[in-house]
Amino acid sequence: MTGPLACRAAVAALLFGAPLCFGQNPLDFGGDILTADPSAHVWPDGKMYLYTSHDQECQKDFWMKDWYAFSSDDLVNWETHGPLLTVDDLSWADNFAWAPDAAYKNGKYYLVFPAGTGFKDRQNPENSTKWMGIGVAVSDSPTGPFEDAIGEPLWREPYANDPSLFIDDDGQAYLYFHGKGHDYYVAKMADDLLSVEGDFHKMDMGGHEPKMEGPWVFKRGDQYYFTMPENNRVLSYYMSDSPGGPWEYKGVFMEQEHQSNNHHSIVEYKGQWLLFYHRWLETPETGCHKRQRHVAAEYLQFNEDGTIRNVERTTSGVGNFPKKIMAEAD
Ligand code: FUB
Repeated sequence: MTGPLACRAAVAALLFGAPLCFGQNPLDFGGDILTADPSAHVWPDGKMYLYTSHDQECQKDFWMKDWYAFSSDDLVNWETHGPLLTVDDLSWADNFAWAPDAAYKNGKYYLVFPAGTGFKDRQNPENSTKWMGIGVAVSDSPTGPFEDAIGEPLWREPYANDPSLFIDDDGQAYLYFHGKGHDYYVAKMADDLLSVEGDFHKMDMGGHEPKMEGPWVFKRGDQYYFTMPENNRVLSYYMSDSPGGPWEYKGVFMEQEHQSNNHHSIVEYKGQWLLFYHRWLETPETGCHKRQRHVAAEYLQFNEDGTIRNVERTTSGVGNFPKKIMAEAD
């Protein structure tokens, strides 16, 4: 059930005496907007921002056209911003406005986004013309509007999407992505975040390199974490003491739901670690009777040795934020 529908259900429950549900998953962005691929960041104004892709209702083959942001300071009430950028604003792409990421550096906000063109022929893949690359857009505001800052993708080969930008404590930015023949590569970014510095570097993943997309890197204490939808389904992770690896595989922390993709981000906010992700949920108000994607959130907990505890999907989500977590370890 989508956010507004959940609210209507709550009103009906009040009127007719049915049990009330105060669940916060999926997140209630107001309206009927369908969102996926949340990239979570906390900016200097102290608010949480989610940068998301935007599903068209019943869309064909992930043909997506624009990106949105949602901000909140309690993770329950969200303000909608957008579209921040659309493929119509790009000279080099006209489709596939997929999972974005964002960064704040030198007083500017950056939207790092995948986009592309062409057509994927699933029956006869040799006829496919689909291509995707990664662009960078800049704004003075976290909520845009964003402008394409380089007028072309960062590179044309390899085919790439699902960018994830991690800025280390020393200001060095690293770009991770899902790339044709280039999964588990990292690129150092120039100080202005508008170009790649040097070559792509293939990371040592300790011999475990399953199919992946949607990488995410974060730092907790001295430990770096590389998390991803392994086989595009379960969320799993590696740990390292450097953003370029070598990485040690640590396993799955969220199981798959349906035969469907997941995409996530992890961030600390007001003393709590949080996982944002999307779920494919029944959405009866849409016309195609297929599950649609909706953004959700859960608390993320760590064991004393820094490993991540398994996360279950819940309906309550982070509705009681900021929850007091009594013990970090069993
Ligand atoms: O939203 C389009 C694509 O689906 C994303 O880029 C992938 O990570 C998957 O979530």
